Amino acid sequence: MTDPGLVLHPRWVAWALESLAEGAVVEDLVEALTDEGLPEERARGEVELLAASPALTGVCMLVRRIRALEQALRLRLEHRRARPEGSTSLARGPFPGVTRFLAENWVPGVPAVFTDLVATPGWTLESLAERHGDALVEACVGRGRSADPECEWQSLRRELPLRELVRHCLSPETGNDIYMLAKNNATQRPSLAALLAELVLPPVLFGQQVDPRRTSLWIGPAGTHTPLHHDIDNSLLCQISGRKRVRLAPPESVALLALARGVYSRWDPTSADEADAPERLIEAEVGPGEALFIPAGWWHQVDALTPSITVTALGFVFPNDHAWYRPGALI
Ligand SMILES: O=C(O)CCC(=O)C(=O)O
Repeated sequence: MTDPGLVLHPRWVAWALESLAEGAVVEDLVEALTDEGLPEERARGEVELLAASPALTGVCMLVRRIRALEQALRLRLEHRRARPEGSTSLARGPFPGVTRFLAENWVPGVPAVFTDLVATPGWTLESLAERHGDALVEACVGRGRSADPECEWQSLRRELPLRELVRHCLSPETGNDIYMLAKNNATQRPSLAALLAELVLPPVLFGQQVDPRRTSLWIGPAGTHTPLHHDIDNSLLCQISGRKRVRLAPPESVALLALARGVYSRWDPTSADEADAPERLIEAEVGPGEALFIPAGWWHQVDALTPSITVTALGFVFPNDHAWYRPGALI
């Protein structure tokens, strides 16, 4: 780009077209290009050429369409924030029955904590070790040393007896190093079939039979961390033992969509300065016997405050398949 004898690099052309379409003025771009080492006269010539080009007309049309869609999302966000719970907390209380759940949560996509929905099958980490300690399970190990444990989960898979996993979970050392995740497919292991047979999910939501392919078991120590991401199905996060903190933001958060990387977010709310936060997050804590309904598309980050057993369930009796929903794959 700095060699005055060559045409502008395509990356700078794309940057200039996008900036112009988003409202930057020629002078700003000329200044930026001269700062990069392009002689001013040359920079002005290039920018004026682009400002008059039909390519810019096309880019402007797309930017206007994106802005129109963003306005629709912002309107939805404003309506959401006007709800009685406001924008910083979730409704929490007894399950209101299926009809109200459908009207107030499922259809409008509104998360809530239900305090009486899950019958914990009496599982504690100690009782799991005592009764099923020999069962071979899989967990991701060495997450703390990985730069991106969610992406690298395949290479972190280890088989170990459940007793050993529980020992790690109950040791005084906390952290994100070892975690049995949904991806470890514990519910489909013959070694845990007897344990899973004890699990009862609310039949009004999941029918009489728990579907192991749509149900996941998460077991880890205090300090496990699942980074900000969204699911493509509605989910019920059932806390069986221990406590977790969940931080959430709605799917129509335009600022978060811009930071999407697949189903994950490039924004890490834990390390970021609050003043620079692109979005306010709603915070909820779940304890034993409580269940958090997380509608598809809602961004959520999950941190274990204590050693924890969680079951997540997607196999609702209502249609629940939004596999097409992957906005982060489009960016
Ligand atoms: O409990 C966790 O660590 C993560 C659960 C979760 O994010 C999910 O099921 O989508």
